[in-house]
Amino acid sequence: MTSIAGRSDTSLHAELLHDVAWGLSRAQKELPPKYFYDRRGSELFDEITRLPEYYLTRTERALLDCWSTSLMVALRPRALVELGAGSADKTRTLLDAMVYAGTGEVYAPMDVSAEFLDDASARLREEYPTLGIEPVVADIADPLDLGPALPRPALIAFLGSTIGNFDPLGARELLANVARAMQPGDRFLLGADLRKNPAVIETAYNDVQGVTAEFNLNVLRVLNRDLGANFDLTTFEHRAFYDRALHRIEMHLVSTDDQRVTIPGVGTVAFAGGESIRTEISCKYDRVTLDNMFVDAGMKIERWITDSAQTYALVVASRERATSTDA
Ligand code: SAH
Ligand code: AVI
Repeated sequence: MTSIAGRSDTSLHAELLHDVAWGLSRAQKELPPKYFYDRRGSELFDEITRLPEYYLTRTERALLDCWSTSLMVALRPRALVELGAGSADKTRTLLDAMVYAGTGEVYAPMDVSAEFLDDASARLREEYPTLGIEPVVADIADPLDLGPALPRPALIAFLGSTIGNFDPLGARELLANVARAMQPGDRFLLGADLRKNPAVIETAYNDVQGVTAEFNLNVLRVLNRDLGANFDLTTFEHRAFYDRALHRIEMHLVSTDDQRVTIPGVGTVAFAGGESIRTEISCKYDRVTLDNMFVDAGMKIERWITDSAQTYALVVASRERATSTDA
Protein backbone atom coordinates (compact mmCIF):
# COMPACT_ATOMS: atom_id res chain seq x y z
CA MET A 1 0.00 0.00 0.00
CA THR A 2 1.25 3.51 -0.76
CA SER A 3 0.69 6.09 1.94
CA ILE A 4 -2.25 8.47 1.72
CA ALA A 5 -1.37 12.12 2.39
CA GLY A 6 1.39 11.29 4.86
CA ARG A 7 -0.51 8.48 6.60
CA SER A 8 1.34 5.29 7.46
CA ASP A 9 0.41 1.86 6.07
CA THR A 10 -0.47 0.90 9.64
CA SER A 11 -3.06 3.65 9.97
CA LEU A 12 -4.55 2.80 6.55
CA HIS A 13 -4.73 -0.86 7.55
CA ALA A 14 -6.42 0.14 10.83
CA GLU A 15 -8.96 2.23 8.92
CA LEU A 16 -9.70 -0.63 6.53
CA LEU A 17 -10.17 -3.01 9.49
CA HIS A 18 -12.43 -0.51 11.24
CA ASP A 19 -14.53 0.15 8.12
CA VAL A 20 -14.93 -3.57 7.42
CA ALA A 21 -15.75 -4.46 11.04
CA TRP A 22 -18.28 -1.64 11.28
CA GLY A 23 -19.82 -2.18 7.86
CA LEU A 24 -20.22 -5.94 8.15
CA SER A 25 -21.77 -5.69 11.65
CA ARG A 26 -24.70 -3.60 10.40
CA ALA A 27 -28.19 -5.02 9.79
CA GLN A 28 -27.66 -4.19 6.09
CA LYS A 29 -24.02 -5.16 5.68
CA GLU A 30 -22.04 -2.59 3.71
CA LEU A 31 -18.53 -1.72 2.53
CA PRO A 32 -17.23 1.72 1.47
CA PRO A 33 -16.83 1.94 -2.33
CA LYS A 34 -13.37 3.48 -2.09
CA TYR A 35 -12.05 -0.05 -1.47
CA PHE A 36 -12.92 -1.14 -5.02
CA TYR A 37 -10.00 0.81 -6.35
CA ASP A 38 -6.76 -1.10 -6.16
CA ARG A 39 -4.98 -1.23 -9.53
CA ARG A 40 -7.30 -3.95 -10.85
CA GLY A 41 -10.40 -2.13 -9.60
CA SER A 42 -9.28 1.07 -11.34
CA GLU A 43 -8.64 -0.86 -14.55
CA LEU A 44 -12.07 -2.49 -14.32
CA PHE A 45 -13.68 0.91 -13.81
CA ASP A 46 -11.90 2.17 -16.93
CA GLU A 47 -13.31 -0.82 -18.79
CA ILE A 48 -16.79 0.11 -17.50
CA THR A 49 -16.39 3.60 -18.96
CA ARG A 50 -16.05 2.03 -22.43
CA LEU A 51 -19.16 -0.18 -22.17
CA PRO A 52 -22.09 0.66 -24.45
CA GLU A 53 -24.50 0.52 -21.49
CA TYR A 54 -22.50 2.96 -19.35
CA TYR A 55 -23.73 6.25 -20.83
CA LEU A 56 -22.25 8.42 -18.07
CA THR A 57 -18.66 8.71 -19.32
CA ARG A 58 -19.39 9.30 -22.99
CA THR A 59 -22.09 11.88 -22.15
CA GLU A 60 -19.77 13.76 -19.81
CA ARG A 61 -16.96 13.53 -22.36
CA ALA A 62 -19.20 15.04 -25.06
CA LEU A 63 -20.11 17.92 -22.74
CA LEU A 64 -16.45 18.51 -21.88
CA ASP A 65 -15.46 18.38 -25.57
CA CYS A 66 -18.07 21.01 -26.28
CA TRP A 67 -17.57 23.35 -23.32
CA SER A 68 -13.99 23.05 -22.01
CA THR A 69 -12.46 25.75 -24.18
CA SER A 70 -15.06 28.41 -23.43
CA LEU A 71 -14.98 27.52 -19.71
CA MET A 72 -11.19 27.73 -19.51
CA VAL A 73 -11.00 30.95 -21.52
CA ALA A 74 -13.60 32.51 -19.20
CA LEU A 75 -12.20 31.18 -15.90
CA ARG A 76 -8.48 31.42 -16.78
CA PRO A 77 -7.31 29.05 -14.02
CA ARG A 78 -3.62 28.66 -13.25
CA ALA A 79 -4.24 25.28 -11.63
CA LEU A 80 -6.59 22.38 -12.16
CA VAL A 81 -7.17 20.19 -9.10
CA GLU A 82 -9.15 17.01 -9.74
CA LEU A 83 -10.84 14.93 -7.06
CA GLY A 84 -11.01 11.18 -7.79
CA ALA A 85 -9.12 11.66 -11.05
CA GLY A 86 -8.62 7.96 -11.92
CA SER A 87 -6.99 7.66 -15.35
CA ALA A 88 -7.70 11.37 -16.01
CA ASP A 89 -8.71 10.36 -19.49
CA LYS A 90 -11.54 12.87 -19.98
CA THR A 91 -9.51 15.47 -18.11
CA ARG A 92 -7.25 15.82 -21.12
CA THR A 93 -9.96 17.90 -22.76
CA LEU A 94 -9.79 20.32 -19.81
CA LEU A 95 -5.98 20.27 -19.80
CA ASP A 96 -5.84 21.01 -23.54
CA ALA A 97 -8.22 23.92 -23.01
CA MET A 98 -6.26 25.22 -20.01
CA VAL A 99 -3.06 25.17 -22.08
CA TYR A 100 -4.91 26.82 -24.98
CA ALA A 101 -6.16 29.57 -22.64
CA GLY A 102 -2.48 30.19 -21.87
CA THR A 103 -2.95 30.23 -18.10
CA GLY A 104 -2.33 26.64 -17.00
CA GLU A 105 0.64 25.93 -14.73
CA VAL A 106 -0.32 22.97 -12.55
CA TYR A 107 -2.51 19.88 -12.70
CA ALA A 108 -3.03 18.16 -9.33
CA PRO A 109 -4.96 14.89 -9.61
CA MET A 110 -6.10 13.40 -6.27
CA ASP A 111 -7.07 9.78 -5.80
CA VAL A 112 -6.90 6.86 -3.34
CA SER A 113 -5.71 4.54 -6.09
CA ALA A 114 -2.00 5.25 -5.60
CA GLU A 115 -0.31 3.07 -8.22
CA PHE A 116 -2.88 3.93 -10.85
CA LEU A 117 -2.45 7.63 -10.09
CA ASP A 118 1.34 7.33 -10.43
CA ASP A 119 0.99 5.68 -13.85
CA ALA A 120 -1.52 8.26 -15.07
CA SER A 121 0.73 11.08 -13.85
CA ALA A 122 3.77 9.68 -15.65
CA ARG A 123 1.83 9.61 -18.92
CA LEU A 124 0.52 13.15 -18.36
CA ARG A 125 4.07 14.48 -17.73
CA GLU A 126 5.02 13.29 -21.20
CA GLU A 127 1.88 14.65 -22.83
CA TYR A 128 1.89 18.04 -21.07
CA PRO A 129 5.54 19.08 -20.63
CA THR A 130 4.56 22.70 -19.86
CA LEU A 131 2.37 21.73 -16.90
CA GLY A 132 3.53 20.76 -13.42
CA ILE A 133 1.82 17.42 -12.77
CA GLU A 134 1.47 17.10 -8.99
CA PRO A 135 -0.45 13.96 -7.97
CA VAL A 136 -1.77 13.67 -4.43
CA VAL A 137 -2.79 10.37 -2.89
CA ALA A 138 -5.62 11.43 -0.62
CA ASP A 139 -9.07 10.50 0.58
CA ILE A 140 -11.39 13.11 -0.87
CA ALA A 141 -13.78 12.63 2.04
CA ASP A 142 -11.15 14.29 4.25
CA PRO A 143 -10.85 18.09 4.54
CA LEU A 144 -9.26 19.39 1.36
CA ASP A 145 -5.78 20.86 1.79
CA LEU A 146 -4.67 22.59 -1.43
CA GLY A 147 -1.45 23.88 0.14
CA PRO A 148 -0.11 27.45 0.13
CA ALA A 149 1.94 27.02 -3.07
CA LEU A 150 -0.92 26.16 -5.42
CA PRO A 151 -1.16 28.87 -8.11
CA ARG A 152 -4.53 30.63 -8.02
CA PRO A 153 -7.12 30.96 -9.33
CA ALA A 154 -7.73 27.22 -9.32
CA LEU A 155 -10.43 25.14 -10.91
CA ILE A 156 -11.38 22.21 -8.69
CA ALA A 157 -13.01 19.48 -10.77
CA PHE A 158 -14.98 16.48 -9.54
CA LEU A 159 -16.03 14.52 -12.60
CA GLY A 160 -17.66 11.19 -13.41
CA SER A 161 -20.58 11.66 -10.99
CA THR A 162 -18.41 10.20 -8.22
CA ILE A 163 -20.30 12.62 -5.92
CA GLY A 164 -23.17 10.12 -6.31
CA ASN A 165 -21.17 7.48 -4.47
CA PHE A 166 -21.47 9.57 -1.30
CA ASP A 167 -24.71 9.59 0.71
CA PRO A 168 -26.48 12.97 0.92
CA LEU A 169 -24.73 13.89 4.17
CA GLY A 170 -21.31 12.81 2.91
CA ALA A 171 -21.82 14.66 -0.37
CA ARG A 172 -22.77 17.87 1.46
CA GLU A 173 -19.72 17.53 3.72
CA LEU A 174 -17.47 16.99 0.68
CA LEU A 175 -18.89 20.07 -1.07
CA ALA A 176 -18.48 22.11 2.13
CA ASN A 177 -14.83 20.98 2.32
CA VAL A 178 -14.35 22.14 -1.27
CA ALA A 179 -15.99 25.50 -0.48
CA ARG A 180 -13.70 25.98 2.53
CA ALA A 181 -10.64 25.33 0.36
CA MET A 182 -11.74 27.81 -2.32
CA GLN A 183 -10.40 31.35 -2.60
CA PRO A 184 -12.11 34.22 -4.41
CA GLY A 185 -11.67 33.58 -8.14
CA ASP A 186 -11.51 29.79 -7.74
CA ARG A 187 -14.27 27.73 -9.30
CA PHE A 188 -15.66 24.24 -8.79
CA LEU A 189 -16.68 22.02 -11.71
CA LEU A 190 -18.92 19.07 -10.92
CA GLY A 191 -20.07 16.28 -13.25
CA ALA A 192 -23.39 14.82 -12.08
CA ASP A 193 -25.61 12.10 -13.47
CA LEU A 194 -29.26 13.20 -13.71
CA ARG A 195 -32.50 11.33 -12.96
CA LYS A 196 -33.96 9.57 -15.95
CA ASN A 197 -35.79 6.43 -17.02
CA PRO A 198 -34.79 3.88 -14.32
CA ALA A 199 -34.44 1.15 -16.96
CA VAL A 200 -31.64 3.11 -18.66
CA ILE A 201 -29.86 3.57 -15.33
CA GLU A 202 -30.25 -0.08 -14.29
CA THR A 203 -28.88 -1.26 -17.64
CA ALA A 204 -25.76 0.87 -17.10
CA TYR A 205 -25.01 -1.05 -13.88
CA ASN A 206 -25.87 -4.51 -15.25
CA ASP A 207 -23.80 -4.77 -18.43
CA VAL A 208 -24.09 -7.95 -20.44
CA GLN A 209 -20.34 -8.61 -20.45
CA GLY A 210 -20.28 -8.73 -16.64
CA VAL A 211 -17.55 -6.11 -16.21
CA THR A 212 -19.55 -4.30 -13.51
CA ALA A 213 -20.02 -7.63 -11.71
CA GLU A 214 -16.21 -8.16 -11.77
CA PHE A 215 -15.68 -4.61 -10.50
CA ASN A 216 -18.17 -5.25 -7.69
CA LEU A 217 -16.50 -8.54 -6.69
CA ASN A 218 -13.10 -6.84 -6.68
CA VAL A 219 -13.78 -5.41 -3.23
CA LEU A 220 -13.79 -8.97 -1.85
CA ARG A 221 -10.46 -9.62 -3.62
CA VAL A 222 -9.08 -6.53 -1.87
CA LEU A 223 -10.26 -7.82 1.53
CA ASN A 224 -8.78 -11.27 0.85
CA ARG A 225 -5.42 -9.76 -0.13
CA ASP A 226 -5.12 -6.86 2.32
CA LEU A 227 -6.77 -8.46 5.37
CA GLY A 228 -6.19 -12.17 4.68
CA ALA A 229 -9.97 -12.76 4.55
CA ASN A 230 -11.29 -15.95 2.98
CA PHE A 231 -14.23 -14.76 0.85
CA ASP A 232 -15.06 -17.35 -1.82
CA LEU A 233 -15.86 -15.11 -4.79
CA THR A 234 -17.86 -17.84 -6.49
CA THR A 235 -20.44 -17.65 -3.68
CA PHE A 236 -21.30 -13.95 -4.12
CA GLU A 237 -23.36 -12.54 -6.98
CA HIS A 238 -23.59 -9.02 -8.37
CA ARG A 239 -26.93 -7.23 -8.00
CA ALA A 240 -27.67 -3.61 -8.95
CA PHE A 241 -31.10 -1.99 -8.83
CA TYR A 242 -32.53 1.52 -8.92
CA ASP A 243 -34.35 2.77 -5.81
CA ARG A 244 -36.97 5.16 -7.21
CA ALA A 245 -37.71 6.74 -3.82
CA LEU A 246 -34.08 7.51 -3.01
CA HIS A 247 -33.13 8.19 -6.65
CA ARG A 248 -30.10 5.97 -6.50
CA ILE A 249 -28.58 2.77 -7.77
CA GLU A 250 -27.66 0.34 -5.03
CA MET A 251 -24.99 -2.19 -5.84
CA HIS A 252 -24.87 -5.36 -3.72
CA LEU A 253 -23.00 -8.64 -3.47
CA VAL A 254 -25.48 -11.36 -2.60
CA SER A 255 -24.35 -14.50 -0.79
CA THR A 256 -25.63 -17.54 -2.68
CA ASP A 257 -25.49 -19.79 0.43
CA ASP A 258 -25.47 -19.75 4.21
CA GLN A 259 -21.79 -19.32 4.96
CA ARG A 260 -19.19 -17.99 7.39
CA VAL A 261 -16.25 -15.87 6.32
CA THR A 262 -13.16 -15.33 8.45
CA ILE A 263 -11.50 -11.93 8.42
CA PRO A 264 -8.37 -11.75 10.60
CA GLY A 265 -8.68 -8.79 12.99
CA VAL A 266 -12.45 -8.67 12.52
CA GLY A 267 -13.59 -12.21 13.31
CA THR A 268 -16.08 -14.54 11.69
CA VAL A 269 -18.92 -13.01 9.71
CA ALA A 270 -22.05 -15.09 9.05
CA PHE A 271 -24.07 -14.71 5.84
CA ALA A 272 -27.48 -16.22 5.27
CA GLY A 273 -28.22 -17.38 1.74
CA GLY A 274 -29.65 -14.36 -0.12
CA GLU A 275 -28.17 -11.87 2.35
CA SER A 276 -26.19 -9.06 0.74
CA ILE A 277 -23.41 -6.58 1.29
CA ARG A 278 -24.23 -3.14 -0.12
CA THR A 279 -21.01 -2.10 -1.81
CA GLU A 280 -21.99 1.18 -3.48
CA ILE A 281 -24.75 3.70 -3.92
CA SER A 282 -24.82 5.93 -6.98
CA CYS A 283 -27.18 8.86 -6.45
CA LYS A 284 -28.86 10.58 -9.39
CA TYR A 285 -29.73 14.26 -9.20
CA ASP A 286 -31.97 17.01 -10.44
CA ARG A 287 -31.38 20.76 -10.55
CA VAL A 288 -33.28 21.50 -7.32
CA THR A 289 -31.41 18.87 -5.32
CA LEU A 290 -28.04 20.10 -6.56
CA ASP A 291 -28.98 23.74 -5.98
CA ASN A 292 -29.82 22.91 -2.36
CA MET A 293 -26.65 20.91 -1.88
CA PHE A 294 -24.52 23.77 -3.18
CA VAL A 295 -26.32 26.36 -1.06
CA ASP A 296 -25.86 24.20 2.05
CA ALA A 297 -22.16 23.93 1.22
CA GLY A 298 -21.74 27.70 0.84
CA MET A 299 -21.51 27.71 -2.96
CA LYS A 300 -23.72 28.96 -5.73
CA ILE A 301 -24.24 27.48 -9.16
CA GLU A 302 -23.08 29.85 -11.89
CA ARG A 303 -23.47 27.62 -14.92
CA TRP A 304 -25.64 24.58 -15.55
CA ILE A 305 -24.73 22.71 -18.72
CA THR A 306 -26.56 19.60 -19.90
CA ASP A 307 -26.94 17.53 -23.03
CA SER A 308 -30.18 18.00 -24.97
CA ALA A 309 -31.75 14.90 -23.40
CA GLN A 310 -30.82 16.22 -19.91
CA THR A 311 -28.97 13.00 -19.17
CA TYR A 312 -26.01 14.52 -17.37
CA ALA A 313 -24.96 17.90 -16.01
CA LEU A 314 -21.75 19.87 -15.76
CA VAL A 315 -22.09 22.42 -12.99
CA VAL A 316 -19.79 25.38 -12.42
CA ALA A 317 -20.00 26.91 -8.94
CA SER A 318 -18.30 29.65 -6.99
CA ARG A 319 -17.93 30.13 -3.30
CA GLU A 320 -20.86 32.14 -2.02
CA ARG A 321 -19.86 33.12 1.49
CA ALA A 322 -17.60 32.19 4.37
CA THR A 323 -18.90 29.08 6.17
CA SER A 324 -19.34 28.93 9.93
CA THR A 325 -16.54 26.37 10.18
CA ASP A 326 -13.98 28.45 8.27
CA ALA A 327 -10.70 28.86 10.06
N1 SAH B 1 -12.87 10.83 -12.52
C1 SAH B 1 -12.74 9.62 -13.30
C2 SAH B 1 -12.74 8.38 -12.41
C3 SAH B 1 -14.05 8.09 -11.72
S1 SAH B 1 -13.97 6.54 -10.84
C4 SAH B 1 -13.84 9.56 -14.33
O1 SAH B 1 -14.68 10.45 -14.34
O2 SAH B 1 -13.87 8.62 -15.13
C5 SAH B 1 -13.86 7.13 -9.20
C6 SAH B 1 -12.43 7.53 -8.86
O3 SAH B 1 -12.45 8.12 -7.57
C7 SAH B 1 -11.50 6.34 -8.80
O4 SAH B 1 -10.30 6.65 -9.45
C8 SAH B 1 -11.30 6.10 -7.30
O5 SAH B 1 -10.02 5.58 -7.00
C9 SAH B 1 -11.49 7.50 -6.75
N2 SAH B 1 -12.05 7.50 -5.39
C10 SAH B 1 -13.15 6.86 -4.94
N3 SAH B 1 -13.36 7.15 -3.65
C11 SAH B 1 -12.35 7.98 -3.27
C12 SAH B 1 -12.01 8.61 -2.06
N4 SAH B 1 -12.75 8.45 -0.96
N5 SAH B 1 -10.91 9.40 -2.04
C13 SAH B 1 -10.14 9.57 -3.16
N6 SAH B 1 -10.41 8.99 -4.33
C14 SAH B 1 -11.51 8.20 -4.39
C1 AVI C 1 -17.20 6.10 -9.99
N1 AVI C 1 -18.63 6.06 -9.95
C2 AVI C 1 -19.23 7.34 -10.29
C3 AVI C 1 -19.23 4.94 -10.72
C4 AVI C 1 -20.77 5.06 -10.67
O1 AVI C 1 -21.37 5.05 -11.74
O2 AVI C 1 -21.32 5.19 -9.58
C5 AVI C 1 -18.78 3.60 -10.21
C6 AVI C 1 -19.49 2.46 -10.86
N2 AVI C 1 -20.09 1.50 -10.22
C7 AVI C 1 -20.60 0.66 -11.09
N3 AVI C 1 -20.37 1.11 -12.30
C8 AVI C 1 -19.63 2.22 -12.19
